[in-house]
Amino acid sequence: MGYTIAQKIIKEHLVCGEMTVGEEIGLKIDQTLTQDATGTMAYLQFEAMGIKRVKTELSVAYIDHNTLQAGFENADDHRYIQTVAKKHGIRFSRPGNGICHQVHLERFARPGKTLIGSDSHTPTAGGMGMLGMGAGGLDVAVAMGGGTYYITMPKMIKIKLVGKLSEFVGAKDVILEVLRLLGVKGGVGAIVEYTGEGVKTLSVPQRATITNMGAELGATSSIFPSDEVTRAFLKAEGREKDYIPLCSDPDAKYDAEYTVDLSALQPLAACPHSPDNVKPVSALAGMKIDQVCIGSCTNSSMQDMLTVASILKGKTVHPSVSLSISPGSKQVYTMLAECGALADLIGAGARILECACGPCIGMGFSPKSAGVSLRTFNRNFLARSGTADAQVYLVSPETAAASALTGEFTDPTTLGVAPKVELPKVFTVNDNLIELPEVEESADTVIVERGPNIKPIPIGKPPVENLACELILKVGDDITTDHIMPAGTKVLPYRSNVPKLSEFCFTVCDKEFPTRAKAKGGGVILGGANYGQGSSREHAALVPLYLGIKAVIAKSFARIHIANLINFGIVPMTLKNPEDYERFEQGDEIEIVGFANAIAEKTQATLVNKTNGATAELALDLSKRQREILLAGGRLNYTIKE
Ligand code: MIC
Ligand code: SF4
Repeated sequence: MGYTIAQKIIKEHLVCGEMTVGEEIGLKIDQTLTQDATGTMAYLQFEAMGIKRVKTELSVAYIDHNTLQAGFENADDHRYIQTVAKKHGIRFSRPGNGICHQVHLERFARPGKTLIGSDSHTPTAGGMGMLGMGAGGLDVAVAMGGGTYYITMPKMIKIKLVGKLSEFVGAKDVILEVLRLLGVKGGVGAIVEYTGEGVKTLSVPQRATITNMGAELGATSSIFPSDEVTRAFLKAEGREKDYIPLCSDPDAKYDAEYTVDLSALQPLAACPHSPDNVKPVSALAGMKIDQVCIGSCTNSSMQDMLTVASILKGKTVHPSVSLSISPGSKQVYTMLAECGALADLIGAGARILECACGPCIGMGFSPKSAGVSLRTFNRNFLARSGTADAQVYLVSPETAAASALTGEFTDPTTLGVAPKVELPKVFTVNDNLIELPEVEESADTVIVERGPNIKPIPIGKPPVENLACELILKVGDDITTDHIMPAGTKVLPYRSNVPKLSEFCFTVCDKEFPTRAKAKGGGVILGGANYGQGSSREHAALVPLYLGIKAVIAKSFARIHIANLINFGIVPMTLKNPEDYERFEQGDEIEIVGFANAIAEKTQATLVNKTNGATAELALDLSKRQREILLAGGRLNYTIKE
C-alpha cells in the first residue's frame, strides 16, 4: 500500500509506536521554533532539564508577539530569550525580523523534515512540504533536548484542488471554504493533505496561508506536496539545495476525501466569533466597517502585500476606516520598499505597523466600541481583538483592501480591474537579524539574564487517592485558550509570571473565577466539546494548575491543549455519555473514588455528584506514558526522574 505525504515523513521519523490511527506514536524532531509569548516558559523548562546544548538540526527563537513593551517586562523576557538561546545553541531572530511562521517559511523550512513550534500555527511550514506541528512549550523543550515528540497517529484527510483561482479570489478563500466544509472540529485527529491539479497553480506562500489556518480546523497538521513551485520558491530564497520532491503515492489511502474547485470559489468571510462561521462576502456587502487590519502569519507574504498595494495604489482609505498593515517579515518589508509598493500603501493612508503579530494577538489596534473590524488573520474569537463587543470578520487581503477603500464590506470582484502582482524572481536575503549562538566551547561564558518578571514555574503534584472537591467552573462548547488564558496588551507582559497571570484566568467567561478558585483551593472544571481549541499556550494549563485545578472533564478536547494538561499533571477525562453534562452544575460537590488508581490502571472512573446524587461515567483515554506522567505530577517531574 502506498503512503500519503505525511505518512512518508512520519515513517522516516518514527521512534516508537505503530502507524495505526489512534495509537500513540513518537517522532524524531528535526527543527523547533519558539516565539516570545511561549518561549520564556519553554526555555525555563529546557534549563530545568539541565541539558547544555540543543540536539536538533536547527532551533530558532523568534521575538514577534510581545513587541509593544509598555513596561520593562517584555524587554526583560526578550533579553532572557536572547541570552538563553546564545548559550544553548539556538538561533535568535531579533525583534523586527518578522513573524515566526513567515520567517521560518522563508529561511528555514525544508520539505520532508519535521518541525514543532510552541505556537499552534507551526503547520504554516506545511506549505513547503514540511510536517510542522504546534506543541506546548514543554514538548518543544523536550524535543530541543533530543527527546521524542508524541502524538496520536492521525487520520489522513485529502482535499483535492481542481481548477484555478479567479481574479480577486485568494488562498484565504480556499481555507475559509475548507473551514465552511469541515468546521472547527473537522480536522481533529487528522492531517489535511492537499493534492490535485490545482496545487501547482498556488505559490508556496499561498499554500502556507492554507496550511496555516488548518490550525483552525483543529488538525494535527496540514501539508502540500513539494514540487517545482517549491523549488522555485527555495531558489528565490537562495536555498535551492534544500529542495527535495515529495508527493503522495498514487495508491495512498485517505480516511476522507473532499474536492474544492478553485475556479468556483468566491470571496468569503468568517463571521463573529468563529473561523468556521463562513459566509460569502457578497451576502455581507454594504455593511459599514470601522477598521481593517492586514497582516499576521496567515496573510503577510510579499504576494499578499503586493496585492493590497495594487488595490490601494493612488486611492485613499475611507475616512471612517482605520487601516493597519503589518508586513510579515523584514524580507517582505524590504522588498516592498525596494519596489516602491510601500509608498503606495503609505500614500493611501495605511498605518504601517512593525513586522510582528500586533493586532492579531490584541497587541494594539483594538477596534472602537462595537466596532466592525475586517482582518486578514486566522482567529476571530470573542474579545481577542482587545474590544469585548467588537465584531471581527476574517477575510482575504483582496476583500480587506477593497473594503478599506469603500468603508463598507465590499466584494472585491466588483472592483473591476484585478490587482497585478509580479513577484521578484530573486528575493532580498539578509539574515543580519538572525543571531547565531555562541560556539559550544565558549558557551559557558554566556550569562543568561533574568528580569524580575520571570517567576518560578508551578510544578504539579501526584494525584490524590480519592478526589473530592467542588465543580469550580462549568463552561460550554468550543472553549478556546483565549477564554482560558486571554492575551492582549494587559495580559501578555506576564507570560513568564504565572501568579500575576492567574488574575486573568477565565475572566472572559466568569470575572469571579480566579478569586473563587484561590479561595476554595481549586477544584474541577467541566467543559463541553472541543475544550481548549486554539492556541498552543501552555499557560492555559499552567495557570489552572497554579489555581489548584486537579482535573478537567469535558465532552471532548483539542489536541494541543490535552497534551498541555497532561504535561502539567491536570487529569483530562471525557464524559462517556455527553448528556450527563446536564446533571452537573457549577458549585456542586463532586467525588471520584479511586482517582489515582484509575489514572494508574483504569480506562474509566465514576464521577459522583454529592449535591444531587447523579453519577456519570468518565473515560480515561490515556497511553501508558501519559499515565506515568500524570502519576508523577507532570512531565517535568517525569523527565527529571527518568
Ligand atoms: C495565537 O495566535 O493565539 C498565538 C498567540 O500565536 C498562540 C501562542 C500563544 O498564545 O502565545 C498560538 O497560536 O499558539
Ligand atoms: Fe502571531 Fe497571530 Fe500568527 Fe498567532 S496567529 S503567531 S498571534 S500572527
